Amino acid sequence: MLGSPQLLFYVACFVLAESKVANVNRHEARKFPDGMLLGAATASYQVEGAWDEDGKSENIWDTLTHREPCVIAECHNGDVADNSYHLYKRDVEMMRELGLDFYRFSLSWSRILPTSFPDKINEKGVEYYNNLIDEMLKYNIQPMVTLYHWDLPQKLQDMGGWANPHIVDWFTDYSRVAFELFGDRVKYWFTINEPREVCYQGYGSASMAPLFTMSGYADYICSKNLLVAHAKVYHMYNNEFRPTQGGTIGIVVSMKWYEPVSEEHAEAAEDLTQFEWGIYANPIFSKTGDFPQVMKEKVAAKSKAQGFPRSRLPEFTPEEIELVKGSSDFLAINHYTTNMVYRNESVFGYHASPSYYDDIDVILYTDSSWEGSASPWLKVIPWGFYKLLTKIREDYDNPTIFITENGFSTRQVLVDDDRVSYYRQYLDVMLDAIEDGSDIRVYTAWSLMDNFEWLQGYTQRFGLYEVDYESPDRTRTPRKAAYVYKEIIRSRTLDFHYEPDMTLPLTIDEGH
Ligand code: GBH
Repeated sequence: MLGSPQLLFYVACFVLAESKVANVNRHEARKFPDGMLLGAATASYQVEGAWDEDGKSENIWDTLTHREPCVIAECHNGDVADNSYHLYKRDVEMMRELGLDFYRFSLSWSRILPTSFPDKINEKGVEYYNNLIDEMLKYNIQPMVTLYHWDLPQKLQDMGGWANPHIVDWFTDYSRVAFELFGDRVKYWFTINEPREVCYQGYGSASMAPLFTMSGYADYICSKNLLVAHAKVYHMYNNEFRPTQGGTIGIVVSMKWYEPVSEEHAEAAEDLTQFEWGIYANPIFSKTGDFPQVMKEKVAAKSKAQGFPRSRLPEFTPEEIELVKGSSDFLAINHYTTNMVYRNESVFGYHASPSYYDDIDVILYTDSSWEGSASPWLKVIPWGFYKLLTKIREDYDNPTIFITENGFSTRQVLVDDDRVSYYRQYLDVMLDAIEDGSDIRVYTAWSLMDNFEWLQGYTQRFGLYEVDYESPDRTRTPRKAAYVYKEIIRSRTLDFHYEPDMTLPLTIDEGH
């Protein structure tokens, strides 16, 4: 049977056809759509340093890293970090070397408003951001600005932070100052970076400042307050600033792909998806608004069984549902990786109760066969990115998408072939999704350079440029991925075969 020449012929045809499909993507250079913007990102606490200079007050990362230095890998902190507060000209030079269309960075609230409130504006802090923005614009690099990337003023944390509903006013007041100061030149705004990491990791799982462990309560309260705060700022921009400044504004949501181990676990994967990022996407991007139905039902049922008088998931008022619905010009996504999901009897009693994961009743893991990075959580699964983009197109009526972060970690190394391979594979499937009809306008590499990787300190490196933390001037050196990304931007083409000559310096091209 196996020897049958006819069968062999069919097998051969099949193999040829399959390899042709794969080859189209792997071996032919692919063009990016016209108008697509390509850039790179960082965040204030991760790069600025100058933690107590020129009138800046303390934020929750200053407090955490000083009070409990060794909860951070190798007891690192962001006191100096990449020293970008003093080295912003070199940062812009790197953007020019790469030929970036834009640079996404965040503002330090406590640097601009040392009291946390707009009663006193710190001119020196404002001057730093003015210098950075003006230097970028001189070379036609668009600033994309995140208002909040995790460095809450400590005083606001002492008053409860995102668990205090007054955060809505505090965040709105701060954001108004930022629009007034920088909105004449900044046309792309992001309100909050990764609500899940702020709320679940900060208030639930003790993996981000302020390291709280009130999962199933404080994380949910934070989510509600954060969504209302975001929406208030969106409408304020819309009403008070957009008419004269003409920019665009939205929220940044971290989204993993959750793959069921088999078809019978599809519901578990969908439930998890709704808890993990539907909690932020559904209120803003769905037609109905509000928290996802499945989440409301599950938390209410668990709460009741546990003896609570009401659901641990707070409710939105009808007015709040309307306020939040549609409050983003685009969906900005940070995507890195994929998890496997299942639900069977072993889940019961698996998670502490009450808690966020106990409410979901699923178990997740990464497959041991998956290619890894320097971060245990980050596995290379480009097909997950493709499935995620497809789901978003289908579930939310093809929203405009900005990819605001995507990237890979290594240790200290200049020839970072793993990173190059990661970027190529993820860009490749992003182009597939665009061909399928996804409206993706922006792609952002995380990160421009190595930086303070939160609890991992400087042990996990995400930079296109390597930073030497031993040198007083924090010398930045382009990695192979920087050469490759530069060529992608220059040619507006993804070419798996391009090999840079790393003996040549990465220099600024004419017109940059
Ligand atoms: C982004 O978050 C952040 O916006 C950025 O500041 C950061 O530098 C970048 O990622 C790289 O990490 O260790 O198993 O508890 C991405 C989403 C979610 C990724 C939490 C790391 C930790 C998982 N992050 N995750 S674990």
